Amino acid sequence: MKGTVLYEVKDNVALLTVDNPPVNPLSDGVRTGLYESLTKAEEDDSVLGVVLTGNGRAFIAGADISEFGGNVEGVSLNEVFQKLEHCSKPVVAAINGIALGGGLETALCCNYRIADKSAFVGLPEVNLGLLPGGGGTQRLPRLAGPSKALKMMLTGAHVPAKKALDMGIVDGISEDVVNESIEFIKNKADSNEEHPKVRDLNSKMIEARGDDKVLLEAQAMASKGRKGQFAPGQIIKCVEAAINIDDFDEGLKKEGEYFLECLMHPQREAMIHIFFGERAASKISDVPKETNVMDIKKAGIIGSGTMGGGIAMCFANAGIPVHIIDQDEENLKRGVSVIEKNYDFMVNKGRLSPEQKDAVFGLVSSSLDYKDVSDCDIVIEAVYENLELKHEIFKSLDAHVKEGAILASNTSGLDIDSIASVTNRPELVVGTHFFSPANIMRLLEVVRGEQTSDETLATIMAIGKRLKKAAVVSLNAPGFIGNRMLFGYTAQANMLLLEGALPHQIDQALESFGLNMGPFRMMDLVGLDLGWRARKLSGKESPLHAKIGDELCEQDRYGQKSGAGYYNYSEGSRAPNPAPENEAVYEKISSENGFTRRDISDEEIVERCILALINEGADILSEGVAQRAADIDVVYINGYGFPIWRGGPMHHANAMGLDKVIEKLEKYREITGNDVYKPSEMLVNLAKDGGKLGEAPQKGDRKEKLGFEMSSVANNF
Ligand code: 3H9
Repeated sequence: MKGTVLYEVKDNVALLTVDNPPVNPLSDGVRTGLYESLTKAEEDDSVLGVVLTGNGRAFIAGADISEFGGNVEGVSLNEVFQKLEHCSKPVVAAINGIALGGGLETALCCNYRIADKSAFVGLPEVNLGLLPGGGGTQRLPRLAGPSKALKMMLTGAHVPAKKALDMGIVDGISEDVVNESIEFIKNKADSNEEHPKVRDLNSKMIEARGDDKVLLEAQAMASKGRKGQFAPGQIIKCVEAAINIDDFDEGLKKEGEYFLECLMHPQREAMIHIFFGERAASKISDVPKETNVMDIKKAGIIGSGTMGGGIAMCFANAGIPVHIIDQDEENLKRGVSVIEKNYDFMVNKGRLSPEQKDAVFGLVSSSLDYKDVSDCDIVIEAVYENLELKHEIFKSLDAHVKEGAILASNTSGLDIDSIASVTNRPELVVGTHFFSPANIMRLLEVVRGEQTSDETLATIMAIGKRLKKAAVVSLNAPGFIGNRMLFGYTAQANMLLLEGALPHQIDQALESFGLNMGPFRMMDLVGLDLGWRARKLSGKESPLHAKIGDELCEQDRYGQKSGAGYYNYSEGSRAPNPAPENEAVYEKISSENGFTRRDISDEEIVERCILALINEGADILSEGVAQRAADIDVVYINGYGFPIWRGGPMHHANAMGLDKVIEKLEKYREITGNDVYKPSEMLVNLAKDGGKLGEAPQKGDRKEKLGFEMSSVANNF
């Protein structure tokens, strides 16, 4: 059994300490331990009360997520919670640290809750496609009121101790939470007071009855922030039951039914796959766990544009001083003022206090001189994609920055080995591909060069965690992971346009599938002209899929930046409006290239674009460019707007069944004659044995596929 509960009696108080490192989830051993310890405390006449706490940095991080979907052994959580809530001795939860999901639900079954001042609480089950199924949907609204409880459950937010006190979730805050809790429960046991149970607190439920406003607001919030997800609606139904059903146990029963529906839903499996996938991605199979991690005390950024500024904010937000260098004073001033404006915006929105802004913005410094980054432990170059320019910068950095410091490039597609080759420290050179806006997007693609050392990689993965990024390692291969897949996907979207579908139809079909933004809206956002100019410079004939984009550029339709692209845009607005004038262009280019435009179903649109992603992903995996299928899913969800509730393209393929994937690929290969749909060898081999996309077979490095001249994916639109 996993985990245990330590039992000791101190001063006539039973102290129960959950011990299941590192974050004390409620695994079978913990549940059994809690049940047995509570029984022991009840049977010991010398025990006056019970204090429940956790070992280490967590109180309890929730139910054991790895148990979902399998057979649950030992005492059930419900049995533990019943025992706790009806314990014959008063119980206080001494919330020493993280109390999430089932962890907060455990505390809500206690008579009292005292939190350490650094602790935080939350019900983040929604992020796993679940709802708080241990009574959280019934008890939290009774303490915090249905509106605040719904907000907490629908966002999954972590609430710090002070705010939890204001919301009525905890009764007090302490700097010595265990000892004070022992004193506290002794006094309570001595008094004649009745020990409160959250289940009996009905006033906030009765108050909310007959008024739909709270539930309607919650529905609006869910449909805006959690489009396509199943669990939010279930959470709202649970709270509706809490409000309207007098009998608490009946409400619990409803919660149990709705929880089971979430548990059985494919979204639950997909979202838990991503929870573990993000954690697995930070582990590099051939880098030993004990590899030294360098201490990063100061960071440098080269380039004060959108990317450089966003990356600087990531460091400052993590409390790491950061110095920005630009060669142009005006650019630098503008870049730093954009950073300040971003922080001011956060202050205006109430996300940051003015003092916090001063503290965090105070960590950002800037100058024009490379000497000023000489004492940095890491310097990240974030200038535009030009290999010669990057060579110059890395030569300078190598000369100026102290020995042993990491030199990283934010390139989205240039050859890291070539960049490393101009330095005398190739083992300290690595790619750190942030996504725009870097201070918001979670993905960090870490590009491993031929000579990048284990220590450099381990340090970058640790920094990724400090910056709260989902860091994924890619080999140094063209397009890395994400942009290589995006290339195949947008090419197919363009082929569909050439064959007869219209941009808004393609976008709508893929947005209904769950993507944040359809491919044509995205291409308009990035700009069609970059690829067009690159193709013109190359002197080669454009590939079929680029021909319509090229023609639009010839008409000065570059996308949002020129107010017109695949869509039209009103001045100052990013909202796409139909562009019927483009239809003549589509007709002309289609017919010039031998296509008779036809009606194309939404189903074909979605299948062809998503299959292109899957097939390319399987190649990336078979070449060892990504370590595992889940890494590709983490990249696509956090960097490219793939819906988390589908678990990423690789999980989606596994869920469809690989034999089905192959059948569909073959079908579209026949319809289109396009080899993009020739099933990847890896898919074919796995499907033969009923296998699934999982680990990469070997560490590989194939550079010829797209060629490193593909400096940026934008060049391919
Ligand atoms: C629930 O409670 C349902 C109930 O309502 C009712 C049911 C009836 N279980 O993230 P880290 C592992 S649903 C199992 O790197 P951090 C994690 O995989 C649950 N394992 O640390 C990792 O393992 P490894 C609701 C868990 O400091 C290690 O612990 N609760 C669990 O960056 C360290 O994790 C949640 O959703 C778990 N519950 O962040 C909270 N939690 O070392 C989920 C963690 O092998 N957890 N592990 O890779 C988190 O959000 C973060 O882990 C936490 C710590 C904030 C706690």
